[in-house]
Amino acid sequence: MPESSSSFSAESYFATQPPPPGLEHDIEGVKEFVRRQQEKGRNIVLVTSGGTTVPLELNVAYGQLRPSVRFLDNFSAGTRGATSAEYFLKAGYAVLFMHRQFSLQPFSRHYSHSTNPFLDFLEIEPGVEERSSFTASGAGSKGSQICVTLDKRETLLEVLTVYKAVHAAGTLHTLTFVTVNDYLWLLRAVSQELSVMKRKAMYYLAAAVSDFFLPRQKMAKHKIQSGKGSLHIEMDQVPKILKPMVDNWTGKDGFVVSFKLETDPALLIPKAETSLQRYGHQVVIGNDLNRRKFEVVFISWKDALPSSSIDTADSSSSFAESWLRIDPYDHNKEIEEDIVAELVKRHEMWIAGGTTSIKP
Ligand code: 9Z3
Repeated sequence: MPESSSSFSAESYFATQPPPPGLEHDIEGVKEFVRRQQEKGRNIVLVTSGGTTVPLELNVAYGQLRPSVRFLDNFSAGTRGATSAEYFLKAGYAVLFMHRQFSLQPFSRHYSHSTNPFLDFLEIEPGVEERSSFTASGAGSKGSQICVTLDKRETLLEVLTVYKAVHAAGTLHTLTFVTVNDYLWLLRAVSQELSVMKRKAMYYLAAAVSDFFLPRQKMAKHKIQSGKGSLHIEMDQVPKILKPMVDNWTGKDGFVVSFKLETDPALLIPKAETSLQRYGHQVVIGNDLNRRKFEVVFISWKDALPSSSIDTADSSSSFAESWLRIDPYDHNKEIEEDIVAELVKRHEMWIAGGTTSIKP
């Protein structure tokens, strides 16, 4: 049972909130993926990506829970997660990509409908027999060919080549969630499966997870009706799942990287340090909403790193602070490339027996 009306422990959360319908099936797929990667001796990274929704009302129809009419959402498009997943694959990792349905995915992200509408990259070449009588309305009917615009060909070929190679190697496995409830259940179950990898597993928690939710027991059974003036909803706090994740689900061996997002720059470092202190994992990556594409800060345990890679001068602190910055105007560079390179280095130290996380 909930400890109070607005606070759930992880345990009470899972005891009172129902699992998503496809969970068992999803986990069968994960089991099989982990087994195959273990055979090949690969490291595995779980990448979470995109935002979580919080439904405000239930919609049970034909015995099934269907999307509700209203929900809270957040801004995340899943750029960080999808981009990082590509760099992890490039670094030889197998990737479990757990993302919000319809958010960006590795490879296809380059051709998202809003930034790079893929139809604009294609041209129609009329078939031989119709070349003389080609019209826009008749195109595509007889023997027409589709080709890629000349100036986009090289980039597309590069993306497509890696995409096909990843598929052939079977190193990418995708899972989807929509609500914060789906996310929590899936995260717990996937982490438990991945724990068999011991230190060879990394957990890269880039999804933007809601801090508040509406327990099933408090949700309106149908669409909330208007007509009674303003709407008042009291939400409960989402349980802090990093603690059980680090201590129990991952078997204490995984290399866990969480993200801390703030809009007030003064809070970024203290909040990231508090998170590391509280949950005892390996790295918190702090990012300011408005600077996240070109600047992040790594907060970790000082005793886990060579002093050359630490930016902080405060010798009394047990935290190490190191900043990663790229040129904000260089559109050919993605900060995730450097984030992943740094994490791969640290994960190697961890696998080799590093002491990254001995805390209170
Ligand atoms: C992040 O901070 C991610 O880097 C972003 C990526 C969500 C900012 P985009 O999808 O954005 O590339 O546009 N993710 C974690 C945010 C979060 O929910 N963290 C929790 C917190 O801050 C803790 S795990 O309390």
